[in-house]
Amino acid sequence: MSTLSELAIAVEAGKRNDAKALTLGLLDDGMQPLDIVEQGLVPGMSAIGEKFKNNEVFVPEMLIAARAMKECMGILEPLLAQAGIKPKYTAVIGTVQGDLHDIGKNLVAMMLKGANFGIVDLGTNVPPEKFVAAIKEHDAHLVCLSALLTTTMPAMKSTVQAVREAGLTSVKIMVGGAPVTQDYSDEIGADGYSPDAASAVDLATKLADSI
Ligand code: B1M
Repeated sequence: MSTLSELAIAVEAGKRNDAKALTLGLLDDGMQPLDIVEQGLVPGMSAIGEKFKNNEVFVPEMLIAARAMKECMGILEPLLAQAGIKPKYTAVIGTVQGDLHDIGKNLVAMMLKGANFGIVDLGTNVPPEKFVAAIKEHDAHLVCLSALLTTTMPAMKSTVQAVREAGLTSVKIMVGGAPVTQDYSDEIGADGYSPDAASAVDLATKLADSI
């Protein structure tokens, strides 16, 4: 019989075939898909996220764990959709205009997905108006802006301004990326900054819960 803790361990270790077999086993045992996500997959991703935050593992281990989670979600998502179950919160994410770096942004997106956020990933080099349009279209709770260049940090500021000017008062804006700091986040009027992908999940949850 498969167990949720075995599944969490398989995801954390990035053992995708084991994770998929355990997911199927749990479904066969009659477990609800949402319980498998919340009590098996999410704890596995949280565990690897904590280790990443503490520099105990690095980007490749995170990517391998995220791939295992993604493949399990491929099995579960159709069942969740059939049952009408949607993620509680939706986040729009992208790298700001002029910036093509996406490795960190993708990690943040994967971790948020792992925490059961609905993710609308706009990719890189995203102009402010595209963020605004996506927030409106998806009725997003959060918008997540990433920048890796000092020269694209002003685009982060323009995006915050565009979101505020569009009157999207209930959406929370979080920022991150290597050159970004808490001081910069405060200066441009974002709602929060986080230094890495694991803390981004904590911040996103806190911000979304505060809406
Ligand atoms: Co570029 N690059 N790059 N680069 N690149 C840097 C960032 C740089 C520091 C290298 C250097 O000079 N030492 C430098 C920036 C200097 C500066 O502005 N201070 C630089 C430069 C100058 C450039 C070009 C201008 C080079 C050139 O063409 N002359 C050019 C710019 C292109 C453009 O964007 N318009 C360029 C291009 C590229 C590549 C395309 C070759 C490639 C990007 C590939 C890709 O992303 N698909 C690339 C890479 C790989 C890097 C380095 C080597 C690695 C960046 C990375 O992925 N880190 C980088 C030097 C370095 O860091 N050693 C460098 C790993 C990633 C996991 O970390 O993105 O910081 P990071 O994400 C972290 C956190 O920051 C945080 O969580 C992540 C996980 O913990 N985080 C968030 C990120 N976003 C977040 C959002 C959040 C919260 C947390 O909330 C919303």
